[in-house]
Amino acid sequence: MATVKRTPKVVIIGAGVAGITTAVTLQKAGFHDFLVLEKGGDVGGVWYWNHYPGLTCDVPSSLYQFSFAPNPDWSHIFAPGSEIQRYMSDVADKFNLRAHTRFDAEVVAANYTESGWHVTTADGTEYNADFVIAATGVLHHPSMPDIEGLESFEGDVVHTARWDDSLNTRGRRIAVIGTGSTGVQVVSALQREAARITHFVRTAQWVVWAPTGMPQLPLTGAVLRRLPRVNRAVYDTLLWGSGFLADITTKPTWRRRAVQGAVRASLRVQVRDRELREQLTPDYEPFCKRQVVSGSYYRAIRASNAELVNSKIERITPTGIVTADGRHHDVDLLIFATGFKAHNYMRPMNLRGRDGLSIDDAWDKGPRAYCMSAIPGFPNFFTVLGPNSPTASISLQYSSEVTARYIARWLERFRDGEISTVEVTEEATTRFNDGVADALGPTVWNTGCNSWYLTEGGTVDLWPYDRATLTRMLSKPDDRDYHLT
Ligand code: NA7
Repeated sequence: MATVKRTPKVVIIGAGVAGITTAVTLQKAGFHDFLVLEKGGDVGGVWYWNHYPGLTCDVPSSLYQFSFAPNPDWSHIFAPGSEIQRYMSDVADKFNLRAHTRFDAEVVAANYTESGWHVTTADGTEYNADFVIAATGVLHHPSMPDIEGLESFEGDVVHTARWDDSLNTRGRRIAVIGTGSTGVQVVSALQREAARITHFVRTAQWVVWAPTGMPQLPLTGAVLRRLPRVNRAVYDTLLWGSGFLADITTKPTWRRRAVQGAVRASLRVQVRDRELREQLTPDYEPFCKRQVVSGSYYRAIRASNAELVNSKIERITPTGIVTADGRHHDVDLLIFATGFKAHNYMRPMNLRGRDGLSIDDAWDKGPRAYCMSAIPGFPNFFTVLGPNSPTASISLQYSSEVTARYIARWLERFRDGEISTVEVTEEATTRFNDGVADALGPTVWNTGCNSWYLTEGGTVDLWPYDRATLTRMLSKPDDRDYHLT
């Protein structure tokens, strides 16, 4: 019998790390009829939206890159955000992704019908597709707390994820609210030039020392450019070495305790002032929250123009912030480093699968997917870096690539006429999620802290296994876990 060959039409939502990886992986697998719909004005995702002072990646750049686009020329061991954004843009050019991308195209709806997917962007344009792949990211929707009196504030107000480059920061009295990676980076970057900087810390964070300001060693770029195999070996070694992070975070071993001991000791060594050290000491285990990495924060917060305030914020006045201890802190510039709504994924998009099932109904008890990528009730729809992705332990580029290759296996079968629709079963999804819930038990993320890893229901939205398990689980789809037509 002759096989029917057809070209799957694919819409990828988002042109950040996951979207770029997916697009390049599909190209490499021979699929070229894809369109990337991107809400922003350029590729990059978080690296497009974020450009606050001090922005750096908390993963070494030689690891935070695509395996298919190794870059030997990082300026720093931890490259600044603008450089990562440039790299993402260069990758988009190199793989001709711009021709496949619509920018300023926010997807507001995606509906599945008998005739496939119908995707609508904010300007009303409709696109049809056989498959939709949501690469919509985790740190995408800024979280802005509703603090009494905020609207009355007469100075400047900004959220770090929507930084206004025209803001003057020099010589001003600055308040930074939030002490995740972002708050720590902003305080470190602005302290020297500020008249005064006050860091409002609701929950202290462990800060792992790392050479975050250190340039890449001289000649490294030149040597690695000439020796691509060595460059590749460096990447592979770093990827392998990063397994240590998955090990200490997922298993309660002596190795975890040893690293946690080193983090505690690092605080004692760097901050000699007892009162400040007490303020900086969390009451939960290192690595429970997303670990903050900085080589400059403790120096900055010890400076004479800096102050750490951990008294609760009561309200905002036209000229500053009142804390629970009754103090009024005078402020000209109010910076919210208060993070993201990390579990929104595709929402608030109006996403509807089979029989009109909405994603809000499907996820009324919280986001869930099979192997991070397939959702019951949503045929021919996949997520890359979806629920339970390893955002705390394994390279995101690597995870995206493995997931995109997994999806490409379904596209191949569609192309070859073997299937028309693929939809994960409820049973497989439940089995997968039950396994994840069990495996999350002994992880460090489950040792009693509040973090953006937790969903509203209190479950940890992370990957509890190692990289080998991730690779194995996504190496080949198992037909028994899917409804196929
Ligand atoms: P995070 O890590 O979610 O940090 C947000 C911070 O903002 C955290 O310290 C929160 O305190 C604080 N926060 C949030 N709401 C409030 C209110 N209402 N009052 C006071 N403080 C508040 O976001 P980041 O942007 O720093 O980092 C996100 C990721 O980007 C990071 O993990 C890296 O992967 C890169 P809390 O701890 O909840 O008490």
